[in-house]
Amino acid sequence: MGKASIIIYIVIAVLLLLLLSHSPKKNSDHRHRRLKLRSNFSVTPFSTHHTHHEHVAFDPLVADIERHREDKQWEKQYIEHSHPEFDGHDSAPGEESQPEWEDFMDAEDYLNDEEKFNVTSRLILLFPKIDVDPADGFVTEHELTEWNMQQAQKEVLHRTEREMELHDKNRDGFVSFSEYDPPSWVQNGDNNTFGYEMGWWKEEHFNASDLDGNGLLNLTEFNDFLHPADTKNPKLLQWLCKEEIRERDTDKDGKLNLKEFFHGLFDLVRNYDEEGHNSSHNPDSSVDAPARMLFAQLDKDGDGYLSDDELLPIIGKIHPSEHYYAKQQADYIISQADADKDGRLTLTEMIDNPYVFYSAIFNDEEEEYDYHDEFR
Ligand SMILES: *[C@@H]1O[C@H](CO)[C@@H](O)[C@H](O)[C@H]1NC(C)=O
Ligand SMILES: *[C@@H]1O[C@H](CO)[C@@H](O)[C@H](O)[C@H]1NC(C)=O
Ligand SMILES: *[C@@H]1O[C@H](CO)[C@@H](O)[C@H](O)[C@H]1NC(C)=O
Ligand SMILES: *[C@@H]1O[C@H](CO)[C@@H](O)[C@H](O)[C@H]1NC(C)=O
Ligand SMILES: *[C@@H]1O[C@H](CO)[C@@H](O)[C@H](O)[C@H]1NC(C)=O
Ligand SMILES: *[C@@H]1O[C@H](CO)[C@@H](O)[C@H](O)[C@H]1NC(C)=O
Ligand SMILES: [Ca+2]
Ligand SMILES: [Ca+2]
Repeated sequence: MGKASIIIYIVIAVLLLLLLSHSPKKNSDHRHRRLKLRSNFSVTPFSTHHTHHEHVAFDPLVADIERHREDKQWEKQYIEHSHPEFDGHDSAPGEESQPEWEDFMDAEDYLNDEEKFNVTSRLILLFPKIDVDPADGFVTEHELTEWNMQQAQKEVLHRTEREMELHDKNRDGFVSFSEYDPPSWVQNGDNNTFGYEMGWWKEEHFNASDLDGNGLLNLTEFNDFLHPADTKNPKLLQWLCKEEIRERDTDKDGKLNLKEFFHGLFDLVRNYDEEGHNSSHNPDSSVDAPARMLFAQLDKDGDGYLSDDELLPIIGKIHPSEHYYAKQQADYIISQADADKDGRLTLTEMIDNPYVFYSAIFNDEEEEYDYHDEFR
């Protein structure tokens, strides 16, 4: 009864722990899981690489419930923001005396009532809507990415509509530059947050978003203004490149040299490409070979500097778009639910792993909710 047996016990304990922590999801007991809506909502609708990206619910019905709830939170914040005279104690006019939390409870009870919200029949219903390209009984990564994109775009547009309501003071369906006030958290925020530094609120950004140049932003243009990484508007993409340079351009010559590129941007791009994670480089060391190669590729006119035009090919990697997140999410779901490892999902595989699809709202007593970390 010496050290040896103690060590064996420890080894067994460690192995058991490892086994437990890696046990496949589908073997765990569903009955202890509760579906839970996103519990928090933040007023920052801007998607850049600096902000936390919230992923959208897989099931449009869940997305609807979350949206409804978010709208209520938003209204509340809006009232507090635009009428600061009503502090937390007095309720603003038009506001229900009962807080929205009751509705939220109801929604979660609804989701957790198997009679009302039957996850299996939801998946049976949704499957043919996802399996469309082609409809062959398999959901591929591409189909799932497209599906996620559709859900995300609906969500983004909805938030833009809400923002628009806030800014379009004369209610003509357009936002003019003078109507647009940056939210208070930008005005009061410290200057290190991206908003100020990147000139997010400046007129140039506004003008670049104004596709038809009539001085007003309609819903599409305003949506692009808020989500420049997802735009197809070339003027706006150009602006984004210019901002990117402005932010990294330490010697203020309006272009990026190799050093500025390496220390500011290259790591963003490198981390974005999974396969680029290869070189174990020391961030303080001199510019490494992959960075030199990419720089040379991008530097089309070979003058040793990157201009905004030359940054255009990688702007989508600097600012991940909704498509990027949609694909991440699709890959994650497939990796979790693809039992026969053929890279695509059958309806059976989906039904056998329902909580992969509802994990955004899934909550478990002992397991912390950390699903989002996968995507950042
Ligand atoms: C919501 O977010 C705030 C800060 O953003 C945090 O203090 C609070 O604990 C969060 N609430 C929940 C339920 O996660
Ligand atoms: C859920 O739906 C499936 C398929 O529609 C059905 O077989 C099952 O009995 C339903 N479960 C409940 C609890 O209603
Ligand atoms: C941020 O910068 C602006 C203009 O450069 C300045 O007026 C303001 O005081 C600064 N705010 C803080 C919190 O440093
Ligand atoms: C934006 O466009 C307006 C005309 O629509 C012009 O007056 C203004 O100078 C432009 N601002 C910038 C920063 O380009
Ligand atoms: C907004 O204006 C642009 C440019 O004219 C146009 O392409 C787009 O369809 C308009 N969007 C809406 C919602 O009217
Ligand atoms: C990793 O780096 C080595 C040399 O540094 C290279 O030969 C290899 O192709 C790289 N692998 C990938 C996946 O990039
Ligand atoms: Ca298919
Ligand atoms: Ca499969």
